[in-house]
Amino acid sequence: MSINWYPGHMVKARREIEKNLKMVDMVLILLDARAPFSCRNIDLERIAGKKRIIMIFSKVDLADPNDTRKFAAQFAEEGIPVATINSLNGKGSKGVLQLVSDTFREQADKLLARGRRVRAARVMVAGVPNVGKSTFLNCLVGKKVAQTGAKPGVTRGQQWIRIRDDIELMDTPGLMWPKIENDQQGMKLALLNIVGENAYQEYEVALFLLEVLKEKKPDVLLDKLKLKDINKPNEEILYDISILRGHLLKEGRPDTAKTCKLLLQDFRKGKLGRISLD
Ligand SMILES: Nc1nc2c(ncn2[C@@H]2O[C@H](COP(=O)(O)OP(=O)(O)O)[C@@H](O)[C@H]2O)c(=O)[nH]1
Ligand SMILES: [Mg+2]
Repeated sequence: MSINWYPGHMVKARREIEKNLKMVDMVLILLDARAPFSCRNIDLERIAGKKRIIMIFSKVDLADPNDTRKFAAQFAEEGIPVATINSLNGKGSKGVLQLVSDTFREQADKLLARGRRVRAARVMVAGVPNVGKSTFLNCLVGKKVAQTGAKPGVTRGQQWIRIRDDIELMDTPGLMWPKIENDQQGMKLALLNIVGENAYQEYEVALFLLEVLKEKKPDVLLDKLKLKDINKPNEEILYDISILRGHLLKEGRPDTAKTCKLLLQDFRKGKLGRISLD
């Protein structure tokens, strides 16, 4: 199965970002820590042009810590700095702010050398849908200013939120859609709830999740989901989970549709453990 996804507003959102980029010193690109490479949008990095880019691995609480270290090192090899954050409890926010001010220092020094006054660093937050942009903004601001979980809206007048004396955030995050290059990436993005739900079949994505678990975390299948035998096709494993969890239709047949929905929910909430996908 391949994922076909052509959301509307793409051109408009892109123009919006291009316009807003003119006003900032740097862009914080949020990537889901569980699959940062799959969330990456080369288009966004290209239109950011000469602006400094910092990658923020979001939802780090849901990712496998070993993979997170590995992924961050891979970005570092490309010369791209990475900070990680759990925006639900703010863990990592200090590191993020430190990285922003370190990154801006070079520019600030240049301003000083030219005898100009140093102003606060102006920062735009950007990323794909659902990656946690609004939650991240709220976390840094410390109160509810950006709407979370909402549909992408229309940008109103630009506002700057002062985080510290030396850092200002643009209140409207830049929304970009991921380019889906292959089926694997599409599946990961569906699993992470980044791709809209009408673009995929839950059944297919749940089977993909089972394949990931088999490969990376068989203990989740054996211990958490209490499966006895996982050396069988994923369709059969799914069937077994339905029965174990008591998801049955009126006629007594397994309600695999329900099982799929709940498996995806459990993964997204981190109930299956910290699992990375890239
Ligand atoms: N576990 C966890 N969930 C998060 C984190 N950041 C955001 N979320 C959740 O991810 C979902 C999407 O977040 P939102 O900020 O609306 O994403 P946006 O579309 O990029 O603005 C919401 O349900 C958030 O509660 C995080 O650091 N950890
Ligand atoms: Mg949002």
